[in-house]
Amino acid sequence: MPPTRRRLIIDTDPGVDDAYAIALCAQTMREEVDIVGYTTVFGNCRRDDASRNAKLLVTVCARDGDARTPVVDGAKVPLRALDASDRSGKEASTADDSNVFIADFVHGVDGLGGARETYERAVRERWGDAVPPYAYDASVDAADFIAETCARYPGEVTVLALASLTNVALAFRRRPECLRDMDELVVLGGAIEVNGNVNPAAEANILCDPEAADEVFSSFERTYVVGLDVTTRVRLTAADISRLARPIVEDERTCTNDVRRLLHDCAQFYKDYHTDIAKVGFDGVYVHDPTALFLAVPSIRDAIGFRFATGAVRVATDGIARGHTILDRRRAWHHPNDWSSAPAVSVAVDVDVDAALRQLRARLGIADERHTDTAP
Ligand SMILES: [Ca+2]
Repeated sequence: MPPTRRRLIIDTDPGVDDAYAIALCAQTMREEVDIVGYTTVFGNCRRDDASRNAKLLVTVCARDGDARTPVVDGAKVPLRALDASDRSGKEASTADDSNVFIADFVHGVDGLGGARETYERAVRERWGDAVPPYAYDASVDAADFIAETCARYPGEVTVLALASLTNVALAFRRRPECLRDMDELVVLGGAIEVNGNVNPAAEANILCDPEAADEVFSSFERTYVVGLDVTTRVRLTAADISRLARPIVEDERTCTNDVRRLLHDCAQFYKDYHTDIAKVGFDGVYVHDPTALFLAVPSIRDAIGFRFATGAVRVATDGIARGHTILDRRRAWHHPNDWSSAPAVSVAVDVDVDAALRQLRARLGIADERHTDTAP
Protein backbone atom coordinates (compact mmCIF):
# COMPACT_ATOMS: atom_id res chain seq x y z
CA MET A 1 0.00 0.00 0.00
CA PRO A 2 1.44 3.44 -0.82
CA PRO A 3 2.32 5.63 2.16
CA THR A 4 -0.17 8.33 3.15
CA ARG A 5 0.33 11.49 1.17
CA ARG A 6 1.67 14.36 3.19
CA ARG A 7 -0.39 17.55 3.15
CA LEU A 8 1.97 20.36 2.29
CA ILE A 9 1.76 24.15 2.19
CA ILE A 10 4.63 25.63 0.19
CA ASP A 11 5.52 29.10 1.45
CA THR A 12 7.61 30.65 -1.29
CA ASP A 13 9.13 33.64 -3.10
CA PRO A 14 9.70 32.24 -6.59
CA GLY A 15 12.58 32.65 -7.36
CA VAL A 16 14.54 30.36 -9.67
CA ASP A 17 15.35 27.62 -7.18
CA ASP A 18 11.83 27.90 -5.76
CA ALA A 19 10.62 27.13 -9.29
CA TYR A 20 12.71 23.96 -9.24
CA ALA A 21 11.23 22.89 -5.91
CA ILE A 22 7.66 23.65 -7.00
CA ALA A 23 8.12 21.77 -10.28
CA LEU A 24 9.67 18.75 -8.57
CA CYS A 25 6.95 18.60 -5.94
CA ALA A 26 3.94 19.26 -8.18
CA GLN A 27 5.08 17.02 -10.99
CA THR A 28 7.09 14.15 -9.50
CA MET A 29 5.84 13.67 -5.92
CA ARG A 30 2.17 13.08 -6.53
CA GLU A 31 2.25 9.81 -4.61
CA GLU A 32 4.01 11.33 -1.62
CA VAL A 33 2.59 14.84 -1.37
CA ASP A 34 -0.77 16.63 -1.55
CA ILE A 35 -0.02 20.33 -2.08
CA VAL A 36 -2.91 22.05 -0.31
CA GLY A 37 -1.78 25.57 -1.15
CA TYR A 38 1.00 27.99 -1.90
CA THR A 39 1.57 31.06 0.25
CA THR A 40 3.76 33.84 -1.03
CA VAL A 41 6.13 36.31 0.53
CA PHE A 42 8.69 38.94 -0.50
CA GLY A 43 12.35 37.94 -0.85
CA ASN A 44 13.80 36.88 -4.16
CA CYS A 45 11.26 39.26 -5.69
CA ARG A 46 8.42 41.46 -4.51
CA ARG A 47 5.39 39.68 -3.09
CA ASP A 48 3.24 40.59 -6.09
CA ASP A 49 5.79 38.98 -8.38
CA ALA A 50 6.04 35.97 -6.06
CA SER A 51 2.26 35.43 -6.33
CA ARG A 52 2.26 35.95 -10.07
CA ASN A 53 5.17 33.54 -10.53
CA ALA A 54 3.60 30.95 -8.24
CA LYS A 55 0.38 31.05 -10.27
CA LEU A 56 2.31 30.64 -13.49
CA LEU A 57 4.26 27.70 -12.05
CA VAL A 58 1.12 26.02 -10.71
CA THR A 59 -0.44 26.14 -14.16
CA VAL A 60 2.65 25.15 -16.13
CA CYS A 61 3.32 22.26 -13.72
CA ALA A 62 -0.28 20.97 -13.64
CA ARG A 63 -1.07 17.63 -15.23
CA ASP A 64 -4.41 16.85 -16.85
CA GLY A 65 -7.09 16.35 -14.23
CA ASP A 66 -5.28 18.15 -11.43
CA ALA A 67 -7.43 20.05 -8.94
CA ARG A 68 -7.04 23.82 -8.75
CA THR A 69 -4.76 25.01 -5.96
CA PRO A 70 -4.92 28.26 -3.97
CA VAL A 71 -2.06 30.74 -4.27
CA VAL A 72 -2.40 32.97 -1.24
CA ASP A 73 -0.86 36.44 -0.92
CA GLY A 74 1.39 36.83 2.11
CA ALA A 75 3.67 39.46 3.57
CA LYS A 76 5.08 42.24 1.41
CA VAL A 77 7.38 43.48 4.18
CA PRO A 78 9.21 42.04 7.22
CA LEU A 79 7.85 42.27 10.76
CA ARG A 80 10.13 45.19 11.59
CA ALA A 81 8.52 47.32 8.87
CA LEU A 82 5.06 46.95 10.41
CA ASP A 83 3.54 49.52 12.70
CA ALA A 84 4.24 48.60 16.33
CA SER A 85 0.48 48.52 17.02
CA ASP A 86 -0.03 45.91 14.27
CA ARG A 87 1.25 42.82 16.10
CA SER A 88 -0.93 40.46 14.13
CA GLY A 89 0.36 41.90 10.86
CA LYS A 90 -3.02 42.83 9.40
CA GLU A 91 -1.24 45.28 7.10
CA ALA A 92 1.57 42.90 6.10
CA SER A 93 0.01 41.75 2.87
CA THR A 94 -1.00 45.25 1.72
CA ALA A 95 1.94 47.33 3.01
CA ASP A 96 4.04 49.64 0.85
CA ASP A 97 7.00 47.52 -0.25
CA SER A 98 8.94 50.15 -2.18
CA ASN A 99 11.78 50.06 0.36
CA VAL A 100 12.05 46.27 0.67
CA PHE A 101 15.33 44.74 -0.44
CA ILE A 102 14.85 42.04 -3.05
CA ALA A 103 17.38 39.73 -4.69
CA ASP A 104 16.77 40.80 -8.30
CA PHE A 105 20.51 40.58 -8.99
CA VAL A 106 20.24 36.82 -8.33
CA HIS A 107 16.84 35.97 -9.83
CA GLY A 108 16.21 38.80 -12.33
CA VAL A 109 13.63 41.58 -12.04
CA ASP A 110 10.74 39.17 -12.64
CA GLY A 111 12.11 36.60 -10.17
CA LEU A 112 12.33 33.97 -12.92
CA GLY A 113 15.51 35.11 -14.65
CA GLY A 114 13.61 37.00 -17.36
CA ALA A 115 11.72 33.89 -18.50
CA ARG A 116 8.28 34.78 -17.14
CA GLU A 117 6.87 36.69 -20.08
CA THR A 118 7.45 33.87 -22.56
CA TYR A 119 5.68 31.30 -20.39
CA GLU A 120 2.83 33.61 -19.39
CA ARG A 121 2.23 34.20 -23.10
CA ALA A 122 2.14 30.47 -23.71
CA VAL A 123 -0.41 30.05 -20.90
CA ARG A 124 -2.56 32.85 -22.37
CA GLU A 125 -2.40 31.30 -25.82
CA ARG A 126 -3.55 27.98 -24.44
CA TRP A 127 -6.10 29.08 -21.85
CA GLY A 128 -7.09 32.64 -22.75
CA ASP A 129 -6.74 35.82 -20.70
CA ALA A 130 -8.31 34.47 -17.52
CA VAL A 131 -6.16 33.85 -14.47
CA PRO A 132 -3.96 30.80 -14.85
CA PRO A 133 -6.58 28.08 -14.67
CA TYR A 134 -5.00 25.76 -12.12
CA ALA A 135 -4.45 28.49 -9.51
CA TYR A 136 -6.98 30.58 -7.65
CA ASP A 137 -6.86 33.42 -5.11
CA ALA A 138 -7.94 32.73 -1.54
CA SER A 139 -10.12 35.13 0.41
CA VAL A 140 -7.67 35.24 3.33
CA ASP A 141 -4.01 36.19 3.61
CA ALA A 142 -1.18 33.71 3.98
CA ALA A 143 -0.96 33.72 7.78
CA ASP A 144 -4.68 33.02 8.15
CA PHE A 145 -4.53 30.41 5.40
CA ILE A 146 -1.71 28.58 7.17
CA ALA A 147 -3.51 28.67 10.53
CA GLU A 148 -6.90 27.73 9.09
CA THR A 149 -5.51 24.85 7.04
CA CYS A 150 -3.62 23.48 10.02
CA ALA A 151 -6.81 23.75 12.11
CA ARG A 152 -8.81 21.92 9.44
CA TYR A 153 -6.34 19.02 9.36
CA PRO A 154 -4.78 19.02 12.84
CA GLY A 155 -1.49 17.16 12.97
CA GLU A 156 -1.47 16.57 9.22
CA VAL A 157 -0.12 19.73 7.59
CA THR A 158 3.55 20.38 7.00
CA VAL A 159 4.67 23.86 6.02
CA LEU A 160 7.68 24.03 3.73
CA ALA A 161 9.07 27.53 4.20
CA LEU A 162 11.30 28.42 1.27
CA ALA A 163 11.68 32.14 2.02
CA SER A 164 11.50 34.52 4.98
CA LEU A 165 9.47 33.26 7.94
CA THR A 166 7.18 36.30 8.09
CA ASN A 167 3.98 34.46 7.16
CA VAL A 168 4.67 31.61 9.59
CA ALA A 169 5.49 34.00 12.44
CA LEU A 170 2.24 35.87 11.83
CA ALA A 171 0.26 32.61 11.76
CA PHE A 172 1.67 31.73 15.20
CA ARG A 173 1.02 35.26 16.52
CA ARG A 174 -2.59 35.33 15.36
CA ARG A 175 -3.51 31.74 16.15
CA PRO A 176 -1.31 30.24 18.89
CA GLU A 177 -3.25 26.97 18.49
CA CYS A 178 -1.40 26.64 15.20
CA LEU A 179 1.64 25.68 17.32
CA ARG A 180 -0.34 22.59 18.28
CA ASP A 181 -2.07 21.92 14.97
CA MET A 182 0.84 22.19 12.54
CA ASP A 183 2.56 18.86 11.99
CA GLU A 184 6.05 19.87 10.93
CA LEU A 185 7.74 23.03 9.75
CA VAL A 186 10.62 22.63 7.31
CA VAL A 187 12.72 25.75 6.94
CA LEU A 188 15.18 26.60 4.22
CA GLY A 189 17.52 29.08 5.83
CA GLY A 190 20.50 29.88 7.95
CA ALA A 191 24.17 29.06 8.06
CA ILE A 192 25.50 27.31 11.14
CA GLU A 193 29.14 26.38 10.55
CA VAL A 194 29.66 28.28 7.29
CA ASN A 195 29.46 31.91 6.21
CA GLY A 196 26.16 33.38 5.09
CA ASN A 197 25.48 34.24 1.46
CA VAL A 198 24.59 37.90 1.93
CA ASN A 199 27.47 38.68 4.26
CA PRO A 200 29.73 36.57 6.49
CA ALA A 201 27.03 36.32 9.16
CA ALA A 202 23.70 36.02 7.39
CA GLU A 203 21.90 33.78 4.93
CA ALA A 204 19.37 35.52 2.67
CA ASN A 205 16.07 33.98 3.82
CA ILE A 206 16.84 34.62 7.48
CA LEU A 207 18.17 38.13 6.84
CA CYS A 208 14.95 39.06 5.04
CA ASP A 209 13.20 38.87 8.42
CA PRO A 210 15.42 37.96 11.39
CA GLU A 211 12.72 38.87 13.91
CA ALA A 212 10.29 36.44 12.30
CA ALA A 213 12.90 33.68 12.16
CA ASP A 214 13.82 34.15 15.81
CA GLU A 215 10.18 34.09 16.88
CA VAL A 216 9.49 30.90 14.93
CA PHE A 217 12.62 29.07 16.10
CA SER A 218 11.87 30.14 19.68
CA SER A 219 8.34 28.81 19.64
CA PHE A 220 7.84 25.73 17.44
CA GLU A 221 9.47 22.44 18.28
CA ARG A 222 8.69 20.21 15.30
CA THR A 223 11.00 22.21 13.08
CA TYR A 224 13.56 20.95 10.60
CA VAL A 225 16.07 23.45 9.31
CA VAL A 226 18.37 23.10 6.34
CA GLY A 227 20.75 25.91 5.53
CA LEU A 228 23.84 26.68 3.53
CA ASP A 229 25.92 24.06 5.37
CA VAL A 230 24.06 21.42 3.38
CA THR A 231 22.34 23.18 0.45
CA THR A 232 25.58 24.49 -1.05
CA ARG A 233 26.78 20.91 -1.46
CA VAL A 234 23.87 19.91 -3.71
CA ARG A 235 24.78 21.54 -7.02
CA LEU A 236 23.59 21.30 -10.57
CA THR A 237 26.29 21.73 -13.19
CA ALA A 238 26.01 23.81 -16.33
CA ALA A 239 25.84 20.52 -18.26
CA ASP A 240 22.88 19.40 -16.11
CA ILE A 241 21.05 22.61 -16.93
CA SER A 242 21.67 22.33 -20.65
CA ARG A 243 20.28 18.79 -20.57
CA LEU A 244 16.96 20.25 -19.40
CA ALA A 245 16.50 21.76 -22.87
CA ARG A 246 16.70 18.36 -24.57
CA PRO A 247 13.35 16.55 -24.68
CA ILE A 248 12.91 13.14 -23.08
CA VAL A 249 10.19 10.51 -23.24
CA GLU A 250 7.86 11.82 -20.53
CA ASP A 251 6.61 9.79 -17.59
CA GLU A 252 4.97 10.40 -14.20
CA ARG A 253 8.21 10.39 -12.24
CA THR A 254 9.95 13.18 -14.11
CA CYS A 255 9.13 16.75 -14.97
CA THR A 256 7.48 17.26 -18.34
CA ASN A 257 9.42 18.67 -21.26
CA ASP A 258 7.53 21.99 -21.06
CA VAL A 259 8.50 22.38 -17.43
CA ARG A 260 12.06 21.24 -18.06
CA ARG A 261 12.34 23.93 -20.71
CA LEU A 262 11.09 26.57 -18.27
CA LEU A 263 13.58 25.40 -15.65
CA HIS A 264 16.33 25.57 -18.24
CA ASP A 265 15.40 29.07 -19.37
CA CYS A 266 14.96 30.62 -15.94
CA ALA A 267 18.30 29.21 -14.76
CA GLN A 268 20.41 31.12 -17.28
CA PHE A 269 20.38 34.44 -15.40
CA TYR A 270 20.82 32.57 -12.11
CA LYS A 271 23.81 30.71 -13.53
CA ASP A 272 25.44 33.97 -14.58
CA TYR A 273 25.02 35.27 -11.03
CA HIS A 274 26.86 32.22 -9.68
CA THR A 275 29.70 32.73 -12.14
CA ASP A 276 30.04 36.49 -12.30
CA ILE A 277 28.95 37.83 -8.91
CA ALA A 278 29.04 35.03 -6.35
CA LYS A 279 32.17 33.56 -7.99
CA VAL A 280 31.35 30.15 -6.57
CA GLY A 281 34.32 28.53 -8.27
CA PHE A 282 32.42 25.80 -10.14
CA ASP A 283 30.46 25.82 -13.37
CA GLY A 284 26.92 25.46 -12.12
CA VAL A 285 24.38 26.59 -9.53
CA TYR A 286 23.17 25.88 -6.03
CA VAL A 287 19.61 24.61 -5.88
CA HIS A 288 18.82 25.36 -2.28
CA ASP A 289 15.04 25.00 -2.34
CA PRO A 290 14.82 21.42 -3.72
CA THR A 291 17.07 20.23 -0.89
CA ALA A 292 14.55 21.64 1.57
CA LEU A 293 11.75 19.95 -0.35
CA PHE A 294 13.55 16.61 -0.01
CA LEU A 295 13.74 17.23 3.74
CA ALA A 296 9.98 17.83 3.86
CA VAL A 297 9.07 14.43 2.38
CA PRO A 298 9.80 11.71 4.96
CA SER A 299 10.48 8.88 2.49
CA ILE A 300 13.02 11.01 0.61
CA ARG A 301 14.41 12.46 3.83
CA ASP A 302 15.31 8.93 4.88
CA ALA A 303 16.49 7.84 1.44
CA ILE A 304 19.10 10.56 1.07
CA GLY A 305 20.58 10.23 4.53
CA PHE A 306 20.07 13.59 6.19
CA ARG A 307 21.89 13.83 9.52
CA PHE A 308 20.87 16.35 12.14
CA ALA A 309 22.16 18.24 15.14
CA THR A 310 19.49 18.97 17.71
CA GLY A 311 19.28 22.08 19.82
CA ALA A 312 17.76 25.52 20.18
CA VAL A 313 18.37 27.97 17.35
CA ARG A 314 18.27 31.70 17.95
CA VAL A 315 18.78 34.48 15.44
CA ALA A 316 20.79 37.65 16.03
CA THR A 317 18.54 40.65 15.40
CA ASP A 318 21.01 43.48 16.03
CA GLY A 319 24.44 44.63 15.05
CA ILE A 320 26.81 43.36 12.38
CA ALA A 321 25.65 39.76 12.87
CA ARG A 322 21.96 40.55 12.24
CA GLY A 323 20.48 37.44 10.66
CA HIS A 324 23.11 35.05 12.06
CA THR A 325 21.65 31.69 13.11
CA ILE A 326 23.24 30.25 16.24
CA LEU A 327 22.60 26.64 17.25
CA ASP A 328 23.04 25.52 20.86
CA ARG A 329 24.75 22.19 20.33
CA ARG A 330 25.99 21.94 23.89
CA ARG A 331 22.67 22.39 25.70
CA ALA A 332 24.17 22.11 29.21
CA TRP A 333 25.11 25.44 30.75
CA HIS A 334 25.72 26.55 34.29
CA HIS A 335 23.35 29.50 33.98
CA PRO A 336 20.19 29.83 31.91
CA ASN A 337 20.71 31.84 28.73
CA ASP A 338 18.72 33.16 25.81
CA TRP A 339 18.61 29.68 24.26
CA SER A 340 17.37 27.91 27.40
CA SER A 341 13.67 28.42 26.87
CA ALA A 342 13.69 27.78 23.11
CA PRO A 343 12.70 24.31 21.88
CA ALA A 344 15.26 21.91 20.45
CA VAL A 345 14.87 21.77 16.67
CA SER A 346 16.55 19.53 14.10
CA VAL A 347 19.21 21.22 12.02
CA ALA A 348 20.53 19.35 8.99
CA VAL A 349 24.30 19.08 9.17
CA ASP A 350 24.94 16.46 6.49
CA VAL A 351 23.32 14.70 3.58
CA ASP A 352 24.39 11.97 1.18
CA VAL A 353 25.14 14.36 -1.66
CA ASP A 354 25.28 11.65 -4.33
CA ALA A 355 21.91 10.26 -3.23
CA ALA A 356 20.39 13.76 -3.22
CA LEU A 357 21.74 14.43 -6.71
CA ARG A 358 20.41 11.09 -7.95
CA GLN A 359 16.94 12.10 -6.76
CA LEU A 360 17.28 15.53 -8.28
CA ARG A 361 18.59 14.39 -11.65
CA ALA A 362 16.13 11.53 -12.00
CA ARG A 363 13.16 13.76 -11.25
CA LEU A 364 14.44 16.49 -13.59
CA GLY A 365 14.92 13.95 -16.37
CA ILE A 366 18.64 14.59 -16.69
CA ALA A 367 20.01 11.35 -15.26
CA ASP A 368 22.69 9.58 -17.27
CA GLU A 369 20.39 6.75 -18.34
CA ARG A 370 18.16 9.26 -20.08
CA HIS A 371 20.88 11.30 -21.73
CA THR A 372 24.35 10.70 -22.87
CA ASP A 373 26.21 13.72 -24.03
CA THR A 374 27.20 11.84 -27.17
CA ALA A 375 23.55 11.37 -28.17
CA PRO A 376 22.56 13.10 -31.42
CA1 LIG B 1 13.05 30.66 -1.96
